[in-house]
Order: sequence, then C-alpha cells, then structure tokens
Amino acid sequence: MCTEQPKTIYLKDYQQPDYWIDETHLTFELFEDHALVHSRLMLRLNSDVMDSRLRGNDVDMSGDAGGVSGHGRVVIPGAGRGSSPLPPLVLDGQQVQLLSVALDDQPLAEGDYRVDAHSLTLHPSSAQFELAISTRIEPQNNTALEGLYKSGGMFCTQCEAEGFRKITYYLDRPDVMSRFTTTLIADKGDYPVLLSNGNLIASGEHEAGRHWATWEDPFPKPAYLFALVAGDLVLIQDSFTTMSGRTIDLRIYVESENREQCGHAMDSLKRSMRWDEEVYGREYDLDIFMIVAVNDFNMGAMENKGLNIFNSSCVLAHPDTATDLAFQRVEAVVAHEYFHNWSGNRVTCRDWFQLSLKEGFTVFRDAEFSADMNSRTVKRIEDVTFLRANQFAEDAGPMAHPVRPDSFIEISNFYTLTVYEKGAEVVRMLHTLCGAEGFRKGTDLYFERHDGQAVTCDDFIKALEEANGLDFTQFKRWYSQAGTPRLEVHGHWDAASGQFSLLCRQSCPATPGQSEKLPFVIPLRMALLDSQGREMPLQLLGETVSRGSETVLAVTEAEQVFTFAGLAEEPLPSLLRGFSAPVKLSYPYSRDDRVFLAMHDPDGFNRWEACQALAVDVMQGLVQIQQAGRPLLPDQRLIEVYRSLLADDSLDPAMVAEMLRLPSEAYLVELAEVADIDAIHQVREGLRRALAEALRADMLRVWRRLQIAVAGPFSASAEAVARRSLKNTLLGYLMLDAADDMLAACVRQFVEADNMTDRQAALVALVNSPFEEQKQAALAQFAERWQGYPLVMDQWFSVQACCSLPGALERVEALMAHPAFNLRNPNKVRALIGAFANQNLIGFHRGDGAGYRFLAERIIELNTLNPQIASRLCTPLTRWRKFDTARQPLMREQLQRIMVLEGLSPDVYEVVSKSLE
Ligand code: B3K
Ligand code: ZN
Repeated sequence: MCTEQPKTIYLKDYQQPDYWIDETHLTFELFEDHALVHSRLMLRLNSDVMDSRLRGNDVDMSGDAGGVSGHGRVVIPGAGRGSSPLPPLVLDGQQVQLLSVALDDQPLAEGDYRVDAHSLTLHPSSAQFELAISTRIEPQNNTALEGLYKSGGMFCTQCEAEGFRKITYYLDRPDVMSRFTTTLIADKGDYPVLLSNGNLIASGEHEAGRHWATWEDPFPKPAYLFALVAGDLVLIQDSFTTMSGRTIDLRIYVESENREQCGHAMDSLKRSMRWDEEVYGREYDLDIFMIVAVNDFNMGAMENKGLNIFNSSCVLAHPDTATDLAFQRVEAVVAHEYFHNWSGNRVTCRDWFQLSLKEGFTVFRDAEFSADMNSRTVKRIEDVTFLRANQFAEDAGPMAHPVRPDSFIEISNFYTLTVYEKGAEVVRMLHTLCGAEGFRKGTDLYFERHDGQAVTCDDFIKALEEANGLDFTQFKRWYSQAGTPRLEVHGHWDAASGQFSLLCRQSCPATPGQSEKLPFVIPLRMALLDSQGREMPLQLLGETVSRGSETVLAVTEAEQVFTFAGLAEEPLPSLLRGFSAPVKLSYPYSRDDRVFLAMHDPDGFNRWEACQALAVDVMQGLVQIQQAGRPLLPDQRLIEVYRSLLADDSLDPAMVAEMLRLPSEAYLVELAEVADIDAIHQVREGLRRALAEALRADMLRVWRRLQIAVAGPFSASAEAVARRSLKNTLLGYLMLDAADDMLAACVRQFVEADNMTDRQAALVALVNSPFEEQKQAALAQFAERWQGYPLVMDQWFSVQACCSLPGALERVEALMAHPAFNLRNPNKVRALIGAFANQNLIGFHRGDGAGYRFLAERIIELNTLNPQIASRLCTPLTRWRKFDTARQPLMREQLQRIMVLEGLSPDVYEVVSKSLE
C-alpha cells in the first residue's frame, strides 16, 4: 500500500538501464514463518549509457532496440572514473527486509546505501563488481499472490510483471537479462520437491531434515521469468522428441489427489510442441519442461522459463469434473504458455509498454493452434463473440488504451483484453496482409534477428516488413491509436455498366487522451454473392488480374471506393469475412438480406454473423417496442431461419449451436448508446421463450436425435463435443417452457450424466427454472458430491451467481458464507463475485444500487488482500456511463467511496480515478 500519490510512467521516458546483471545466483532458505533470500549479482556498467552521457547525448529512444540488450558488450575500463563518476545503482525492492549488502565482498555500512519503500540505492566504484544481498520476506503472509507466496502447502512464485522486487532487490525490468542459478533449501518432509528454472545440477541433504537443490538456467532471462516451487507434489511424466531428434523430459507436478487429471494437459503440451515446430519452425531448447498446478493464482498461468506455473483450472481436466469448454481452455492455455518460450522468453519485451509484443502474438499463435486442433470456424466465432462483448466495451470505456499503451500507473492493470485480444487481432491482420508464407518469413527473421534480446513492437513489424518488402508505417497506427474503428460501407449497383461499387468510410471515436485519429489500414476480406448465393468473379476496375471469388481489400483512406466490373447481376456483398479486422462494420442490409446470407453465404463465419446481426436487429427493435410499452412480437423471419437450421441435419451441430445462441446481454449493452438493462433483459428472455414455443417440435426432434447420437460411452472427440453443445443449447430452450416430460428428462440428465458438460448444462437449466424443489435438490446433490473438488465447486458458485431470477444478490451474499468460499482464492472470487457482477446484469444492476454497494464492499476488502484482483473487480462499476440516469449516480457513489479509502492500492486507484475523470 502506498501513501504517496501513485506515479504515472511514460513510454517516452524509457531509458536503458545504467547497469547490466550478467549473472544472478540465488539461494532461498524456506521456513514456515519466513524465507531468507541471498543473492549474488555480477554487475557491469552499461557502457552505451555512459558513452552517450559523456557525449552529452541521450541514448536513442526511438524504439530501435538494436543495442538494448547489452550482453557481450565490451566495457571501457575506467569508464566513469575521475571526472565522470559512475551512476548510482538503484535496485527495485518492495516489502522486503534488507538484512545485509556487500560490494565485492566488503559489507556495506548503513551510511553507504539508502533504502526507501521502493528501492535500494548504492554507489559502485568500479565498472564491474559483485553485489551480495540478503533479504527476509514472509511468503506465508503474501495474500497478493505476487512475488514468493504460499498456495496451500506449497511455496511458489509469480514475478511478472514486477513481482521479483518483492523477493529481493534487483533491476526488475525486462530489458535486464541475466543467467540465473538458484538453490532452494527446505524441510524435506514437507517440501520433497524443489524446482526452479533450467536444469537440476546438484542436490543433497542438510542437517535437521532439510534438503537442497540447485537449478541452473543457461538462457539469459529477465527476472519476470524467474520461478521456484517447493512442495509435496506428485509427478506425471512423459517425453517428446523434437524435430532435431532431442528427447525432452516433460513433467506435470500436482497435488496427489489430482494425479488422474493431467492427461489432457500433457497431451495438449505435446501437440503444442509439434505444432510450433511445424507451423513456426520453433524447437524447444532446454532438456526439461515442467508445469506445476497451484490453486491460488491471479491469472491463468505463467510462462516462466522451463517451469510454467499454472492456475489448477488451466491444467486439471477429467470428463467427470471438467466441461468441454474447460477442456478447450486447458488446451489453449497450455499451448499459450508453451508458445511463449519463443514469443516472450527467447525474444522478450524491452519494457512493459511492449507487452502486446509477446501477448498479442502469443494469443494469435494459440488461437491458430486451437483452430487447427478443433473447428476453425467455431473457434473464430467464440473469439469474435468474446472480443466484441468485452474488448469493444473496454475500448469504449474510461480505461481505453492503445495496444501499446503510452503510460500506466500500475502495469498489472494493463494485462487487458486490448493488449491480449485486440493485440492478437492486430497480428492476425498482419498475417492476412503478408499471407501465411510471408508471415512465416517475417517471424523467421524476427526470431533469428532478436534471439536473446529484449525488443519492441517496432522490431516485430520491421522484421515482417523486411521479409516481405512491405511498408507498415500506416498500419502501425493500430498500436498507437485506441478505440474501435467504425467502418461504414455502402453499395452502389449500376445495371447499365454491370459495375458494383463499395463506398467505405472509416472513423474512430475519441478515447481518453486521444481526440483525433488518423485512418487505419483495414483488411476487408469479402466476396460478392449472386442471387443463388454463389460467389461471383471479382474484377476490380483498374486492375488487370482477377481477384478470384474472395479477396482482401485494403481500406486505408478515411473514404475510399472499390468498383467491381463485369457483373451479370446485382450482387449482395459478404463483408469482413472471418472478422478480418477488429472494427464495427455497418452495411445497410435489409432483414431479408440477412436472412439470405444466414442461409446461403458459402462462408461459415459470415453465415453465423448474418444470423447474429439479424438477431441483434430484431432485439434492438424489440427494446424500442418494450420501451414504448407495446406487446413484443418477434420477427417471424428469425424464427424461420432457426427452423431451417434445425431442419438441416447435414450442418455441423457446433455451428448450429452457435447460430441458435442469441447475442448476449453484455453485447447488446455494448452496442447501445445508453443501455436500458431492464428492457434488454426482458426482450432477450422473451425472445428465447418465443423461439422455444414456436420451434418446440423442431427442437425436440433434434434434441431426441442427439440424445441417441451421444448415447454410449463418453467421447471427447470433436464430433461428440459438437453434439453435446447443440443438445445442451436445445435443452436450455426446451426447459423454458418445460412440460413435465422435459423436466423429468433434465433431472435424468443431471443424475445420470457421465460427464460434467451434460451435468452442468442440466444444472443450469434447473437453476434457472421455476421448479424450486428439483432445483434445490440438484444444487444440494451437486455440492455433496463435489465438495472435495474446488474447481467443480467454482462451477457450482458460478451457476448460481449467473441465475437471473429475482433475489440474485441475496443468494450471492449467502454463498459467501459457504464453507467452500474463500475471498483469498482468486478462482472463488471470480466464480462468485466476478460472475455475478459481469454476467448477471439484471441482478447486479438492480434499481436500488444494492449490487453496486455489495461489489464496492468486496473491492474494499480485496484492496488490502489482493490489489490485482480488487482492481479487476472494478470493471463493471467503471462502465457507469453506459447506464441510465438513475443508475449512474448510484454507481459513481460507490466508486467515490472506494476512491477516498485510506491505503488505496495503486492498482485500484488507477482504475477508479480514471473512471471518475
Ligand atoms: N504472462 C502471464 C501474465 C501474468 C501477469 C500477471 N500480472 C500470463 C500469460 O499471458 O501467459
Ligand atoms: Zn501470455
């Protein structure tokens, strides 16, 4: 907690460090009530900085990081002596107790250095020296889960972004890369497993039942990739043979009761390793790769070199306990962290403003991996749905920032959907513009050129430019301008000439600190369809070569026209296929056009998109009708589209499930200027009921067919997953208007299911139904059966937190007292409080403001326990501008209440103050 006003850090102020740390030798003595950390650092003056200071210049900060990583640089002997003294060494350190410090084996007296709440400053007298520091910390009291902490009975670390400074004094910045050697000493009985990065080089026994192990990581790395684990864990082992024939020892460490739940993660790991070789030519480098699962973790997982630490929710998966969705998440997160070994670890970030360099790129990589492993179209639909409901909202809110932010107060607040998901969209656009082959050439150059370096987003772009002979100067605005661009397109058909023109107009709304925006490069993947739904040949006026039946137009101007010639009839355009750019597209389609596209577009993604857009259009119309107090009658055309989807047994059931899913309330809120949350909720629920009623027979027929198709032993195949997805989507509809037979079927599915996907779907349907008796019985039975499984209990909390029936807040408050709930465990907070505030819109936004008050109270409690989690929980309140004039002051009141809190963490301060500005 800080008492001073938190400070803003700016990208433009970046400077190279004054010193490098070539070697880092750490010894950890772990005890129950404290830990001692002894570090020995080999430091060296950064001669570049000295040279340029002697010349009176600033070091080049243009973003060309060619000289940023100083390894192997020659030190000028005597630099800094005499007339120009050496710069002070300022090491980062927070919440650590300094025990001793020695320079070149000479213990320093108290007057030789200065310690404050953030740093240790000393004054070296030579350009190369050894520093020995001992600190004392208390991992058992570390509830922020950053630095070294205890999760259950095990010690573990989380150092990204700035957690290493909570372990010992260090140059805790990603451009300082060092070779680490780590020794752990702990009680052998309680902590038989001692792990750190790299290879185990020695181990042995100490007196009094203690033992030790020394690990050495041959690859220089920034401190944020450091990790250690000490605990009583079982090992699941496998191996992988790399493309050059090396055998890698693969290990997953978990608590013994989870031993049976690691198969999917291991399998995902091996498939990730193969995929990265095949698609990017990237081979794993160490001889061992370890994953450790911990229960208390602020995020999904962490890519520490050779020793990934995972939230157990992203490792453990068994059909009994995990849904199909959870299986997919494990696969994606295992892949993501593994891919970081190249995109993040071998080539890392120069500074934290460049976070998307590794995160955007790695999310793109994991999304492509998942697309290759599963259905490409369904994966894209899921990602776009998520992006539009959540990242678009962030981009339109008070925390809006560019993919490469210009400033921050607390870097933890910038692990955002913009940096990750929009960042991945930016890389996807680069992939589209370069083509798959060109993109690969660019990434080859990038990895080769920058291996072992800490670089910037500009370096990444430069490699792609040079490998492809392209100029991405304008494209780079995607990194510097925040906000979601609007792309307004109109069509003009000229029957006489057989020409069809697309008039494109782009604009981008103002965001905090950015009022004017320049045009983006928007890759617009498109086709033209004839009246039969067939793709027409694309001949652009002014071009000699035909573009085939699908093309990517590069929209680069504020206004631009593309004219297609030689068309036999008026086309209907199919635009932004695959969501080729993260923009808000508008085209004056009629509802009939949308129906046509939903049924006939040869592109699966755009068929789904047409269906969504039709549903959005229908619902927005109904919201107005609801507000006018008139009766709600859904557009028959939407019903008929759904009917035809249900009638076509040849369609992929997963796609049908996606198309039958109505756009979420969150997405409708995002689309609205001012969201009438009551009307949105009533309209969406009403439409679901109307669809269920009108399509009951069709739904029942498909549901019965799928019941038979999924009967028999459980299968995790893509086909089985797809069938479960549709079957359970239909169950949700059919239970809305449940006749006795349906209720009985739902209860039967709940009781008899041999997998969590079906069991949970039945539970959701029951919990949201009016059948109080069956609901309570199911909830009780579920809790009884799964009380020993924290991840399953997370689902139990979430299902109830998301139930939009009256009394939601009271139910959530009561659940906070349940023995399985624990405010110190981030998974529990997310499952209950996060799910309620983010997904149960009608419950959270109840008119008297009690939902807001409840959330503010939890934020205040968490501000002291875990500022990162507290800060994330603020998001729903920060969106107050979206809501009506009655709710706005109630939301603001709670933000103001948090704002004046004594001991407000910088994390919460940044988000709350920006949202009130
Ligand atoms: N790189 C980590 C981020 C952890 C940051 C926590 N403040 C997770 C990931 O993106 O792989
Ligand atoms: Zn990542």
